[in-house]
Amino acid sequence: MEYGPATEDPSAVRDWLTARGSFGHFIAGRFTKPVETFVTSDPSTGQPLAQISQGTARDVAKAVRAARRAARGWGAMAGHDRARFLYAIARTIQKRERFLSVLETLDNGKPIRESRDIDIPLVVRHFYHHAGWAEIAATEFPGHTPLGVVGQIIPWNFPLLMLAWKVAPALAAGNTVVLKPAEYTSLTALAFAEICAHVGLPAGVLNIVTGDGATGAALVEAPIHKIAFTGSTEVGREIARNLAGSGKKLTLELGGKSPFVVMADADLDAAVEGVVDSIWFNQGQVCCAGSRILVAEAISERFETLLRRRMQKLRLGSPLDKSTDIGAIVDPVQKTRITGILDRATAAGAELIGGQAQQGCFIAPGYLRNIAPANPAMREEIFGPIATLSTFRTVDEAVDLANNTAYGLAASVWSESATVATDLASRIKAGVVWVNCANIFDASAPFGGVRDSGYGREGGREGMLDYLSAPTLTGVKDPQPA
Ligand code: TXE
Repeated sequence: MEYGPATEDPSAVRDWLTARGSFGHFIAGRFTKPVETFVTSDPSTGQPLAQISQGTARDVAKAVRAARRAARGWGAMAGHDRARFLYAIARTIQKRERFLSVLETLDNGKPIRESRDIDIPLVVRHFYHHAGWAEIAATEFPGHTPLGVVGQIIPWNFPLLMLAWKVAPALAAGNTVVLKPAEYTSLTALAFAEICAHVGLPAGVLNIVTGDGATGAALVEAPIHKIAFTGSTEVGREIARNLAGSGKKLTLELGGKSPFVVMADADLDAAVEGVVDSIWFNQGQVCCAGSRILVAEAISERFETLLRRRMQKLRLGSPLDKSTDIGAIVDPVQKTRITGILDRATAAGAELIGGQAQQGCFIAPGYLRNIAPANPAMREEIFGPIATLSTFRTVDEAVDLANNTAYGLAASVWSESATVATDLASRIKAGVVWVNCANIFDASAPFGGVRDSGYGREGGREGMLDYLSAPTLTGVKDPQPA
């Protein structure tokens, strides 16, 4: 099958989309004929990009049947043969890095610098890394077996990267997949399907059914062996309730309200740059964004001056412009959600610095100061480019504030003392704590949360184990003497 053009010219990418017009689902190695469709648009301009199919329960059932048919052959294949497909996928994505970056930016609104330099290279790395796991899985996990058919539901903030985090380990472990991308951002998943067909991945090993929450709910109900979900805490809870007693395995990566703790001895310039990488990355639409900045009172004034100065230098604009730092929010619905939380936060007494809503899907970077612990913006995930800024006096107070959340996905601590930083890190309840850095990911490092941020890990050894069944023990009685 043909796959995307070798270009980073946005008009060529738009031509490619126009030529496709509307996309069906990818089931059993081919695209279905679109029946009921909805429009996906470029959030930075509001311009329609393509028609996407709205998946029904029947489409999901068809995809699950294809995945079940393919499961035996794929699961029984030697690990090094599965690895060859994963290497080929990685190489082909690499060949189309520029095209996929533009496509991601058009569909999602994220700055091209981020999709080109962060998202897509991490996608490639994820497939290479898991090709390695496919090669050694049989010796590393003796007696383990694939789960069978895995349903995967992903969000829109890192569309192709979230696909890679889920698809690569699932395939490496010998499972087959039915994946549902988020309704705002299905395009790179569909381009990925073309890549899988191009490299000759056996039909039914990867199936993609597009659509909204109802399509996701149908996948949860389908006869599959595991659901891997990344998205909102509310939907994650609903899925967990629906699966209770079903025997299906479930991993959840939900939201966060991650603390970003700046101690009095921190390198303040570096910490300010850390904030840029943390809450002003991807318009703040990041599950592990350092959305609660906690600063030692002794240095808080200096820190805030530096922070404000840096914030004013951030360039908001067209996501396709290579100098843009802040692109578009993914969809008007999300923008309204963000401004709604900001309105409630300021009504409750917080002061908003920057953070103004602009025309279209844009919101300027900002932060909330003078904010009480009970303010809704201290507890709810804003999922936009707005942090909260508060101060602490002692280490114990910093720890209490950091842990004063129902979530536990990530944290970032800043100090020039290794003792202070590691002591603080060990007392914060989170799946990952970064020291003097933020938002660092690697395919070999397991990522996931505790408490309301979910359970299960993605990446590395732990991530592989979440896609395998543990060996069943066969008890053999001592032979009795005759
Ligand atoms: O999430 P949803 P939304 C948080 C963030 C954001 C908020 C709402 O705070 O502002 O959630 O975003 C599918 N059964 N995160 O409404 O609805 C849906 O189609 C099965 C944090 O977009 O959870 C999409 O594919 N699936 C998060 C996916 O779930 C269902 C990233 C996520 O959408 C479903 C995204 C259902 N009943 C949002 N309903 C993170 N952890 O990074 C929806 N879906």
